[in-house]
Amino acid sequence: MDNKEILYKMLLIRRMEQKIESLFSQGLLRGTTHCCIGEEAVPVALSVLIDMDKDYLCSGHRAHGLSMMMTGKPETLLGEIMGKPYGMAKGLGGSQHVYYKNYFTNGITGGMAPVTVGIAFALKHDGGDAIATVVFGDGAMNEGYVLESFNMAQSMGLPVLFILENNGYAMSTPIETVNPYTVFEDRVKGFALPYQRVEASDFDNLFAVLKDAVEKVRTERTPQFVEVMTHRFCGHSKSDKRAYIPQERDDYWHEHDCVKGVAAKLTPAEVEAIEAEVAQRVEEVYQYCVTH
Ligand SMILES: Cc1ncc(C[n+]2csc(CCOP(=O)(O)OP(=O)(O)O)c2C)c(N)n1
Ligand SMILES: [Mg+2]
Repeated sequence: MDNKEILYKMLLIRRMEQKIESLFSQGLLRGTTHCCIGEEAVPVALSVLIDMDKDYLCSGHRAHGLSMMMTGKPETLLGEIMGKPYGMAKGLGGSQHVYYKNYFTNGITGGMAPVTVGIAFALKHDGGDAIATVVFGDGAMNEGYVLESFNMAQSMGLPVLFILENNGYAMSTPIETVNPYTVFEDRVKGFALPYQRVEASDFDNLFAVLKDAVEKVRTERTPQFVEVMTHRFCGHSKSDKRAYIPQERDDYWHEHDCVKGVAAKLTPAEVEAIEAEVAQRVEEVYQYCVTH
């Protein structure tokens, strides 16, 4: 991916998420939703690192970005949230419960970790070089079945990549109030899992770390763990006003926004052209979904 493609994909996620938020606030969408504004980097990186024809990818509730990147068809995500038959889960799953080829999401916090380990077990026995990847949040790190998944993956030597998106909060609970750590290195190493940590702000670095982890799982057929430090600029879900997030944390991440980082590598005219292209695409998606 060149920087233009990376920016296009990041902005497509961000502007679609903003559109979804605005449709909710206008009362035009029902149910709930969990946007990933600020957390676009991992989905964009995985859009080319995961081979949807053989690999498996699982995620939790905050998966709009991954869903759009895996399908390449934002209509099927917005359509799903609108309950349309062409939605990713035929309009029956809503924002949190979608699938496409070998990609699956579920709203149970960390619930896909054991499922992914089971998939990795099957892949190991099938032979070949396909891998299973699961993306989850810091809140999931305190779920027993997630910790059991780490233990099983390591002790059985399974081809699974664990990606922890550490945004510092589980709903409104700050990580430091429920953990002895604000990063999970010691806990992960306690399971003897190979561990790398990276900040989402520097896309090239994030991409290099994830690529390395994917390649190791693919070739060595054993697990890897990547902790991605990130931040959400939106509420936990549609009605959250984010009163618990300190201004300094937002300020830091506005400075270290992954979108800004990539945009800075392009000329203002190039960024403007990509913004216009994305705005047109978002409008097309919206018009398709309201008319079909
Ligand atoms: C087993 C379970 N417990 C509680 C919830 C309610 N819940 C939904 S999201 C969430 C917080 C998850 O936080 P984290 O894993 O850090 O992901 P983030 O929302 O930050 O992306 C909780 C507790 C749930 N969905 N499933
Ligand atoms: Mg979190």
